[in-house]
Amino acid sequence: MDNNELKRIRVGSRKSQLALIQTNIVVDSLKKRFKDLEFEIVTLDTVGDNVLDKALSKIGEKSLFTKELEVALAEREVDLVVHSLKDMPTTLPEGMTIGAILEREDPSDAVVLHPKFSSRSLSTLPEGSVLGTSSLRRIAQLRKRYPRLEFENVRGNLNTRLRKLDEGDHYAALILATAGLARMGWSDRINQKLPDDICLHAVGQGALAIEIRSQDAKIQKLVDFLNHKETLLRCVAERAFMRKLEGGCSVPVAVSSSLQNEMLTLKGGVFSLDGSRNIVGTRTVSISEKHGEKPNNSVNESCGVETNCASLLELNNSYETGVLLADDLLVKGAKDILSEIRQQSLNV
Ligand code: DPM
Repeated sequence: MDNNELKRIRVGSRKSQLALIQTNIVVDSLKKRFKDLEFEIVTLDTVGDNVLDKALSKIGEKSLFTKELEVALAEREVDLVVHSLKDMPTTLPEGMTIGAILEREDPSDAVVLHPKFSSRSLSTLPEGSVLGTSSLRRIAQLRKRYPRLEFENVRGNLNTRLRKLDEGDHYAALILATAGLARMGWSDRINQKLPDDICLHAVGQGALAIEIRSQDAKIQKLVDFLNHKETLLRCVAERAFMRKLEGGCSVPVAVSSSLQNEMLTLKGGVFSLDGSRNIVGTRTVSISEKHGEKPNNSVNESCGVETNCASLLELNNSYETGVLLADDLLVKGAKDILSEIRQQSLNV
């Protein structure tokens, strides 16, 4: 590597406004910390950006928002990529690692109402009102509680969606991630934040992640300071839960988590698409105590996360929390719901 290459770091990003805001958050911290390095943002389109006429769950690929960026990483066209963690599959492609997970924003989902309904809420919208979301996770959880409402796919980036809401007469409200709205500077559009007992959030929601080449010690060292330990351990547990259930963005698997006084609590659920069945459970595990013999941790054991900011014991315990909860739900019948959903998505 010549000197120039050492000084100039290329950062991959999707092109949407939200993706660029997120990438700039990371690049600004890197610039502040490494004043003698130069950073260049390289933008790419992904399948998820290009195919806008289908629900996410029907495109049928797992790495919708990440694949093209990972190819650029593998081919050394970029040195690191900034993603929303929730868009990253729980098994990364060969040779890729999550080098850092940043401090999480509010991971909740939020309701954004059409201006003409701004004094209402989900429970007081007129009968038959249409909620725009293409998340099966959101639909499956909300359908049961709000049987008077209809759900319809809405795709496109956040700007497009808000325009479809405000300028049209079709959608009464959108359900969006609080974190994405906040990063766009649109927190004042949030009419209602959905608590856990109404809507559990997606795995990794609200957290940004940096993907790097596994063997790239130099970049690993560069991004290590960005890690936020609490977020990281919670997200490892959430991702382990998802992976054990083999859920992707096409399956209604949802979570919430907390880490307090070394106790990690993970709540998770699997929901049938029509909202008629849900299997929910909770596990609390001490992250600092040894719980029997564990296999050696590897990159895969942490769902692609490699870091110095938490010990192997802590990472193992977090991972184990997710696996234990997934096993609880499988015993309670989550398997039937999951295989039914896979069958349904094959048929559409
Ligand atoms: C994934 C889902 C959605 C995104 C599915 C889900 C929402 C799709 C939709 C996996 N990725 O949440 O159940 O609403 O039609 C996405 C958003 C963010 C990252 C936007 C959002 C911003 C928040 C964050 C899309 N990915 O969910 O409103 O960084 O966590």
